[in-house]
Amino acid sequence: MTTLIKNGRIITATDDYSADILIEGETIKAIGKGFQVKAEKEIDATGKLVFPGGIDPHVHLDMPFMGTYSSDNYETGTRAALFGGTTMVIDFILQKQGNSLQSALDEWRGRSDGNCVGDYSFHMAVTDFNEQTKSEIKGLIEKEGISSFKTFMAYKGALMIDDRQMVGLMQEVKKQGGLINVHATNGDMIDYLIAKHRAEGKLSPLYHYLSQPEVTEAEASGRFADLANYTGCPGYIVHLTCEGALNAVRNATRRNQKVFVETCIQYLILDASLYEKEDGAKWVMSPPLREQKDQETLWAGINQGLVQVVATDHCPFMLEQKLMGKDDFSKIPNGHPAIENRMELLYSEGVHKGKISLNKYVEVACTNPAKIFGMFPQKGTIAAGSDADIVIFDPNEQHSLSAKTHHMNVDYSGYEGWKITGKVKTVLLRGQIAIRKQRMQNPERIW
Ligand code: DUC
Ligand code: ZN
Ligand code: ZN
Repeated sequence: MTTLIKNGRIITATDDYSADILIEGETIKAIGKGFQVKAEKEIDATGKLVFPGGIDPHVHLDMPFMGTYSSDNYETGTRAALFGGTTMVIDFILQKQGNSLQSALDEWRGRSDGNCVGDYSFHMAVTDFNEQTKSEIKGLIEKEGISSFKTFMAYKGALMIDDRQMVGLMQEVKKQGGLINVHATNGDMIDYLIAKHRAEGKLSPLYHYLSQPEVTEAEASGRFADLANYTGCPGYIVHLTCEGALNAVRNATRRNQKVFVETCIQYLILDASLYEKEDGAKWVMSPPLREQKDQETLWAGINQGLVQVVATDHCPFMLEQKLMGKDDFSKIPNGHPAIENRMELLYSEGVHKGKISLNKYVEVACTNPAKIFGMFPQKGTIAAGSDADIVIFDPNEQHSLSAKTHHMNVDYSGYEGWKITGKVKTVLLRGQIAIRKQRMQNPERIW
């Protein structure tokens, strides 16, 4: 199958030019002008932007968590991602404390394999580091292609590991050539504050926010950077939300250390005032939303190159699931739905409002995730030889976000009624049209 995308304005992390893209099979064959070929399919991209497929390296699909499962399964989640211009996601496998990493991998594959309509991969969350798990790291990297290991410094008693385990894991991951990523908040301090608020009868969603103050994230981010520096292990902080945490990373760079930083779209554009609303549970996620000054820090951090990735931490729960915590904030399943909204919101709030450039947009939403997680240049850019994962985007179309029209399997939107500029029109996944004019055209199961 050959496809020709004509007259689009191609944007990569470094370039901005008009040309035609010739696709053969799953890959980009050539980019240029005036091709003398009769392609089987032609797409006119006049007046449109042409981006590489988005990569969201932080999603939780069909995940057992806080006594329930996230409401998007692998099919609905990857389909919604495609509608929003994200062609690849990286999901998290959670080891059960006391069990092997392999058993967790088998369990997650049982839910995911054969069910995704977009490309996907995994991070492995190590929640119990011991001699057995240590012996599994090499095989996961070499045989399973999983080289990114997640750690939780919070969720005490369920997912959290202590510093002893963290250092041991970092040393092993460094030895085997992997990367450690981290949910960096101080679990002991959060645990104390949650218990204190509950004992005082402070049970509304606002106390979710007040149980995770900025210092819990700043302290843990600095500690993580220190341990990574000591062990020499490459580190990646997921969902960084605030000024204090980014300054901890900034300090680490002063000793010539590189720590990769991801933020998520919601931390750039939503703030903690939402927790005072009656339906504040909708925005209960960890870390919580922060303040205006933190949003400014994060936008600046992107432009300073301190924040390399904008992801989602997509972890949707239906309103009924959120109601599990109607009398107690600590029982509200933590998570925010955004897998479908990330690319359009980042364009509208970032590029359209003049906060980031078009190149930066592609860099943080597509290229850097591919580079950091070992997929570049096969993914994350538009170049001859790369996978033909392509988004054709109308930069001028205005539309509204709503649970009535989104494709995520969740019955509310964190952005209900938001009017935004810029819309995903056509999405190609490895050369095949997956989405066209917001209508699914025979989404193929590709795994
Ligand atoms: N935070 C969330 O809000 N949900 C899933 C896991 C996490 O760390
Ligand atoms: Zn997390
Ligand atoms: Zn997460």
